[in-house]
Amino acid sequence: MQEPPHLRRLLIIWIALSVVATPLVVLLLAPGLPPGDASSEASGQVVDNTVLFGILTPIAAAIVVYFAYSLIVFRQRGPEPEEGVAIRGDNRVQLTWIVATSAVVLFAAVYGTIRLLDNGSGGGQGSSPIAKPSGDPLQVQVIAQQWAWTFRWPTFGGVETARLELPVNRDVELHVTSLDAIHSFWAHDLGVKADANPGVDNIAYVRPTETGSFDFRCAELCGLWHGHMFDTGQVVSDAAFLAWIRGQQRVFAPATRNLPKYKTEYNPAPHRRAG
Ligand SMILES: [Cu+2]
Repeated sequence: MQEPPHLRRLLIIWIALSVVATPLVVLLLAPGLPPGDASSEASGQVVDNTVLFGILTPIAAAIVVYFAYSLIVFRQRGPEPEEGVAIRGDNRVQLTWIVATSAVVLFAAVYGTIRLLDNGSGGGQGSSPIAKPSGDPLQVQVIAQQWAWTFRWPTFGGVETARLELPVNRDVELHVTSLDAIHSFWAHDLGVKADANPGVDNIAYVRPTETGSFDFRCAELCGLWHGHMFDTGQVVSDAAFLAWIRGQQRVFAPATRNLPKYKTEYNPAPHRRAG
């Protein structure tokens, strides 16, 4: 009995499914996924995820089509068949596989590198970041400790605040550090995530593009009340931000006088205890 043209059938079903599914995923599903568009880093992550979804949808479709086709067409009917002939060394299959996988991986590597170099994409880059936005960003030190966040503002007299407010449409340079255990600063709405390690100045960039509130939390299990390390910050207009930070400078002036001098990292308690 003549075998039907399985490969051609598979190709036709796969192409048809990909042509329908890929635009649906890229245009409808991917743009609505987190983290949204509250900062240029968050929007950038949505764009990157959309690009990856565009590549992944035909690959996923190929797996689903082949799986379904095998279940239906190659199902065992009747008595147990003999073992099939081993297929090795088919040049066309090998070449297709190598070219297709190399193209996808190389594209992802080049695209990812270009996107990362733009602004760090919201990730912590350590003390000497290579991916910086241009211009003069606003510096904010994010200080983690068990179990609270505080924020220090070197360009506003080194005041330390319990709340986080950021001006809209301005690049912000976050200096994330810790006074004790290992924490992680995760402002998911803004697409920012950076480890907060004692003795480390971990720099991450963010540019909020919408006014409104955003949530942030600790993303590294840091002890008993780890779950308590969450709060809500605000993105406000430039004028509102200046009014707020100047108010904080006045309110916290007595405390600021007694704070250690602003540094990019502090000598945490375990370090001191260890001598
Ligand atoms: Cu923590």
